[in-house]
Amino acid sequence: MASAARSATRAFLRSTAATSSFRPAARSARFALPAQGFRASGRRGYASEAGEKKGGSGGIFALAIAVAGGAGAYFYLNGESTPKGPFVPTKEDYQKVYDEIAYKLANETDYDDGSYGPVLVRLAWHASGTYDKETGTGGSNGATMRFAPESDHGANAGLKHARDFLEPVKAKFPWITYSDLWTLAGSAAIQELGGPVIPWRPGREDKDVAACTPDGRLPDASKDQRHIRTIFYRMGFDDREIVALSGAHALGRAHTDRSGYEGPWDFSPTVFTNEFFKLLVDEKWNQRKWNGPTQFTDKTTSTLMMLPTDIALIKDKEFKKHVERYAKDSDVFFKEFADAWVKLLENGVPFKSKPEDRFVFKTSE
Ligand code: HIF
Repeated sequence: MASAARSATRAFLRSTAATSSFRPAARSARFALPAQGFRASGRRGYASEAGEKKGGSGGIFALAIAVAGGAGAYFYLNGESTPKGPFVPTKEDYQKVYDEIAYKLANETDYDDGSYGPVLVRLAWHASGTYDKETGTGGSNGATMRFAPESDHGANAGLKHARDFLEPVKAKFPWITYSDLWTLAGSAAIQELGGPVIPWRPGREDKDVAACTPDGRLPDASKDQRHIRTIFYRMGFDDREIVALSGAHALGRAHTDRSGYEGPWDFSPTVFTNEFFKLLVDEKWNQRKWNGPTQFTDKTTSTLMMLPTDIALIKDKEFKKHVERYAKDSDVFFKEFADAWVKLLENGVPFKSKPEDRFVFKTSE
């Protein structure tokens, strides 16, 4: 079976190719889908495994759960209902969670451009991007976006789709914390959409509503490079890491009913590539004339978009040199993105494990 990403991308190309403004671009080599995306998506195919996976996972153990004071202490019961001690999940248990997310991504394609992957990436980033290194507050440890007011912060509009998508996974693997689940899901989505391997480790604990972060910690897309630096320096990132992370806007799209902006950044919004950087460098970006917030559109097709904060990456000399590096070399981008993404998701988490204990999950075939 063709992968979700590939078929979705084709559907996207088919539908956009039907518009007259798209035609010349769709034929030009520069706008062709990157080989990397196809290679990556070609690795996948689920049909034959589906039944097995669905039937098997989670069934090995009988009922699990006696909760001993607070989150995360689960006990397995054996057939005779004798407690066997605390359940300590292994890498294999987390791989099962990964596989379940990958399975759902491949099968639930009736959403946006055919994949929930991009919105899962955004969920993991918004759960993590509240981190403040001075106070040690915020970050992925806590999953406080489950609660209002954080769920209602303007920046988080639309992320309910991602949280709801993951609820059945949480129900199937109740021992995993939301904070681990959301970060694992964002990382799984990057791998499943053809991106780099993302080493990941568990250890986050869910917190209650009192730990919600104040509004305003996530970036405002209408602002310039000074704002980007203020937000990301607060989390402990440097200029190179900021640009590396920004490449994730190769995925997904903006929605008028969420942020007010509209459109995808590139022609393959369900495949992780360095297209975001290539388009920033190669295309001419004009301010879109429309009855909406200031955003930019490509001169060639007028079907793509960039946010003011995206354009700031080529207006600023320090940022631009990294944009050019990543546009030229996808491997360098993948490597530096993966490092920055791991840092984003681990900021502020009091791990007991060491960095070398991170898991590398097997991408689905
Ligand atoms: Fe985004 N981002 N982001 N972002 N973002 C949007 C969508 C996605 C910013 C603004 C927006 C990062 C940084 C910044 C993703 C991933 C990442 C949208 C559109 C806006 C406005 C939301 C909507 O309407 O649905 C700003 C100002 C950022 C700082 C410069 C990260 C680096 C690029 C950290 C990152 O990983 C993803 C994926 C999406 C697409 C979501 C979707 O639903 O398709």
